[in-house]
Amino acid sequence: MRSPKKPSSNPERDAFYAKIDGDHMMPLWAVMSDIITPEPKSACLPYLWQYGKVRDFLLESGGLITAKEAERRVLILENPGLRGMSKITTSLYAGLQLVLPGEAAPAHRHSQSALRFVLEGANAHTTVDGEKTLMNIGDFVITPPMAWHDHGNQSDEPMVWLDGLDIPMALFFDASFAEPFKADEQPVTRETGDSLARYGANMLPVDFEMQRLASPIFNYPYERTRETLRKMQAQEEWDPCHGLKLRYINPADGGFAMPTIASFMQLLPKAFKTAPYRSTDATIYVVVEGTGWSVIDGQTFDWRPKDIFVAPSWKWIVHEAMEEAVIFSFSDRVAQQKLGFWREDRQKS
Ligand code: GTQ
Repeated sequence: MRSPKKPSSNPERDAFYAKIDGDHMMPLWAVMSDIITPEPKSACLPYLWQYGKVRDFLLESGGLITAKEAERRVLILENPGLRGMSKITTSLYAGLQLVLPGEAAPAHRHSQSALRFVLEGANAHTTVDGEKTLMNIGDFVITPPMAWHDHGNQSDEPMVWLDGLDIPMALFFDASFAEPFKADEQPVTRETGDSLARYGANMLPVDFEMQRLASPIFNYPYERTRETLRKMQAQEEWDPCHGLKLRYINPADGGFAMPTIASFMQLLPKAFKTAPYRSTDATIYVVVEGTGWSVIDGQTFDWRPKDIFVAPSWKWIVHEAMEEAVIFSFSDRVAQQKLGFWREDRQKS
């Protein structure tokens, strides 16, 4: 591809630039090749957080501050190329949240969408819009925009999950709103499991109308996802780039579960090596089962269960599973698709 060249400067041009500068104007030709690039150019870097290491820090933070005082006791995973910005990719935020036995993270709501992917613990809960759901390892739980939510842990083990939010997108659009609920916990008005029963059985209430952009299901239990992968695995329809890859959907319209964040679960059989793949949606991966490695932009990252790694936009990625592996991932793909930006590329073999 032709690489556009910047017109050179000369004293006459520089004097002109200085003259218009005072009126807050800039010549496009001096910056055009930086802002309209032939391919994505990102400060985001590939990186992997070993769960065994970050878990120690997270538990240590449990002795420093309560969930109530912190509002959310979370250690943000900051992309090494984007430090100080609370970003794991250019458009997404991720953090590890700890809720200790007996604790509650007070109810609030905000315009940002959130997903939780459970890494450790059993039967802690989150309440979303009046329904309490119990969270277990591998469950994918969502909080739609402006839905009241509070978290609690009435089990006797610490609960840890990965939070994924579209915080950088809300900031980009200057569209952030947030408010606390009047009490620490919101009232529970529906039975646990109500939304999964209503919307997760390939049926919809007869006069169902979409009331919001997110899925009406807010906990996608791992048990069900895993069983689906197990059944499909028998057919051995491996995609060269993805193994067997599913996306989490809104059952009411077949779209992604959340308006801004796309989420996926994939299975790689033992010894499977994927063909090189790249796409414009920088992606956060969470290993659920198995061990292996991924090569991202030429760098190798060994992974094991609960490790979290990130692949930037448009960098080649290859996964290789040493043992059968199950990997959760999320990205801004749904937002990019709606806006007409999304692209993917498979290396021809
Ligand atoms: O659990 O509501 O990691 O509001 C960041 C902001 C979690 C939450 C985060 C939040 C939450």
